[in-house]
Amino acid sequence: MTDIATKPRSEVLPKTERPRLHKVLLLNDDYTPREFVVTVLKAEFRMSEEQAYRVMITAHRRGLCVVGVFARDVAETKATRATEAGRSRGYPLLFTTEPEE
Ligand code: TYC
Repeated sequence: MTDIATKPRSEVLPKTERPRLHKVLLLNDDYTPREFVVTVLKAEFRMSEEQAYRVMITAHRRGLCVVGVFARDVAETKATRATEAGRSRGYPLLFTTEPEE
């Protein structure tokens, strides 16, 4: 018979926090046409016309609106692409990100 010494393993697993999700916010401005904001929301955030209109009009009335919640890199990529879409047309349209509580 072969003796196999098995060492008891006691592994300390560090508690890993779930990475925080990040919100993408749409900020109002006085210059970007409403219809263009709706177009960007549909293209970058895969929203329907109705969803996109709601988000746009909420930002227009209240100053800002949460567009969606994503993993950090996804939120940052979407916000950058959507902001760039406005910039390429000369609009000051701005999307930002912030971590969820
Ligand atoms: N306020 C803009 C206008 O009246 C429309 C607009 C809405 C712009 C929402 C940005 O995030 C925005 N043309």
